[in-house]
Amino acid sequence: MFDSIAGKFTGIMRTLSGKGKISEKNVRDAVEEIKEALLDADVNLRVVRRFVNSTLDEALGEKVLSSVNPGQQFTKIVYDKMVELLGGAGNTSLNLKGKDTTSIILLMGLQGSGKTTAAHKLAYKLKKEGRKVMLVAADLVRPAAITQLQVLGEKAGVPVFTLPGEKDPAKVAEAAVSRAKHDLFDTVIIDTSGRMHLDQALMEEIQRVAKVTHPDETLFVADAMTGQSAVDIAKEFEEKVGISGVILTKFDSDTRGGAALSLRAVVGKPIKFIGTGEKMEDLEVFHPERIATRILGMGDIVSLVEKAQEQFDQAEAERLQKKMEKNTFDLQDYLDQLENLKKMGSADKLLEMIPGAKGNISEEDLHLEELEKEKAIIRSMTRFERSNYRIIGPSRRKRIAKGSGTSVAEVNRLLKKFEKSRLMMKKVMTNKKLQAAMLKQFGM
Ligand SMILES: Nc1nc2c(ncn2[C@@H]2O[C@H](COP(=O)(O)OP(=O)(O)O)[C@@H](O)[C@H]2O)c(=O)[nH]1
Ligand SMILES: [Mg+2]
Repeated sequence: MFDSIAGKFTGIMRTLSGKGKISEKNVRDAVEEIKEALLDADVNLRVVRRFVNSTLDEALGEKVLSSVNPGQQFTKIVYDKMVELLGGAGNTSLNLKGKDTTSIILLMGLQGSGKTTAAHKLAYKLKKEGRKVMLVAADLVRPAAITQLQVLGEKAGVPVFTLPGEKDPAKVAEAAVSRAKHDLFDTVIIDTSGRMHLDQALMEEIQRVAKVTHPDETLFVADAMTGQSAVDIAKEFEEKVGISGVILTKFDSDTRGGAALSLRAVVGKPIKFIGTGEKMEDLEVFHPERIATRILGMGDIVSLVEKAQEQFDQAEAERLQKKMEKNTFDLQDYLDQLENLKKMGSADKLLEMIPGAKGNISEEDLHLEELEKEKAIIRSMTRFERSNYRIIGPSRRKRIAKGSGTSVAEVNRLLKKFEKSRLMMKKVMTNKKLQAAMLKQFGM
């Protein structure tokens, strides 16, 4: 999703960010291009207008045109607007009660939107977070719906409540909730039936289920592939039943992104999760900032950082943390870090995630070769040298250069860089952008 719009935005942003000075006309042209890109992505017309007007207002303010770096200022404005459009920074988590009582989550949406799939993904996720979850099969319309949920529930290791023979979904839901309370389940996820199209019977059915279960979360499941119509349907559900949030499924599909970009603004309810595939694990918390970054071609630095974090095993991370705190981070640790970088995947993938890198930086620019050299240099050091870099004087440097097939100048450069890294680590130890900054320091 978003490939096409991201391509366009990246182009627009790049044109402006290179300029030392920008004129009012430059801003107007850029905003016009943004408008076209949004419309092409099937974003709701009113949403586009609002976005464009407020961007223009702010960008034409004196602040931008006369600022030191107008291109960057402009990018920042567009970024902020985009984050706002997608739901704003901050909390998109579920409003569930504590584990000493039972919280109810009701899923609803049209047929095929991904409710049943989302139900078991959510069950799996909440179970992993330590909740005791029960799934409820309240889709009694489609013949195979109950078995489908049972199969998925088993995969997720979550029990599925059914009431064989019962034809009324509200009765099933009601019975499920009292069973859940009795058996001390803290979370109940109710999967309901959909219809091919919006219809009155469906709305009434959902209303009745909601009435007897008092859900803490009423999540509307929207199929991203249906674009604008997902927005209209969400609106209808909001009016008739009331929704607390949206799960946007099939985010992995090749759609233009109009639904994602319009839902929040039109319906006024946050997108809480996105479905990114058919598997149980393919449910992610929706982060407006990250999506905005991706669309604007700023690269998803947060994802990069998280990916880096995943690659460390926890123990290793803690060990390094301690070392940095005590400032005993040594060349051996640096070498370990360099090796870790490799585990993070292909350079190509990394480039995609570094702000502005795509198209601007080649793999060569990543200094992969240099990193290889650095590894060779450290490997030519003795253990003692690796943990006591200060003792590496001229003759040791000569030996190390020879041993690693590099030059003394290159050894010098590495040591200098390492010393700088240590200094910086000390400074950023308390900063949460630590990982990102470190990566940068390490030649990324
Ligand atoms: N690629 C992809 N497919 C999905 C996603 N969510 C659901 N699906 C597929 O969409 C189809 C309909 O899903 P289902 O949960 O049965 O929809 P329901 O009728 O609303 O319960 C199934 O084939 C799912 O595998 C998603 O996030 N990504
Ligand atoms: Mg279903």
